[in-house]
Amino acid sequence: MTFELMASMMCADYGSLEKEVHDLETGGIDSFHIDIMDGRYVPNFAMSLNDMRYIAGISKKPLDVHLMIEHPSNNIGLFLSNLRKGDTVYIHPEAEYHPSTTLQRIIDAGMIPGIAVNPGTSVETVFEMLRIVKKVLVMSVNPGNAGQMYLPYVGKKITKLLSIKEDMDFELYWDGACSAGRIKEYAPRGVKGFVLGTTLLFGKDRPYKETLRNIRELKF
Ligand code: S6P
Ligand code: MG
Repeated sequence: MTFELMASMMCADYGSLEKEVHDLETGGIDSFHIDIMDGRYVPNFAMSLNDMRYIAGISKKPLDVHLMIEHPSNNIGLFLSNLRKGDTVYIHPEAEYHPSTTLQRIIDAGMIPGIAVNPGTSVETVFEMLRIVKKVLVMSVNPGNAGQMYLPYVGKKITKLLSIKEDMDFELYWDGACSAGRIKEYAPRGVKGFVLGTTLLFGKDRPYKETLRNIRELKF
């Protein structure tokens, strides 16, 4: 079974970021998930433009940029001009007056457009945008922090999104409290990729390579 694994870089060790990127790459990570926060849309500051630019400069792996910022249209150009074709940019539709205009800017810049869907946001609210985006990042925790508890009520929404993803031509990705058990349950059902943070990958006494190999060898 093929599925993608993304490393949540806000959970990495910033004292040795270059080594972290290298170890994740040689361990077989598919892409780097970059959580950009502004302290307004979410009550936290995690990564910012320079962190993203640094990782883009030392790795050829795709970036998966999750913008948790108010009105991304105000400064999305800064991010787009530092990304490469094929990188993904997710916006939160609630953070924008005209999210479809912002998504079009992402498309025009040659990046893959995505929306991030908060636990409290319904499919109905974002339905029309599903026609524009290629990726939907389902948040199974509230946005803002790593290391939170999984919110089980998102399961019903994931089922709903899985049932329409082919017709509407998008892929589904998981962000928040991702465990091996969740991958075992949701990869066979069609979730295409999983963001790995403190639940499974970071802060453990185990090399990334070993953790990633164990995930790839899961029996379904
Ligand atoms: C949360 C952020 C996520 C987390 C990731 C952490 O606002 O979007 O990408 O960094 O989910 O994973 P974990 O396993 O610590 O919850
Ligand atoms: Mg994220």
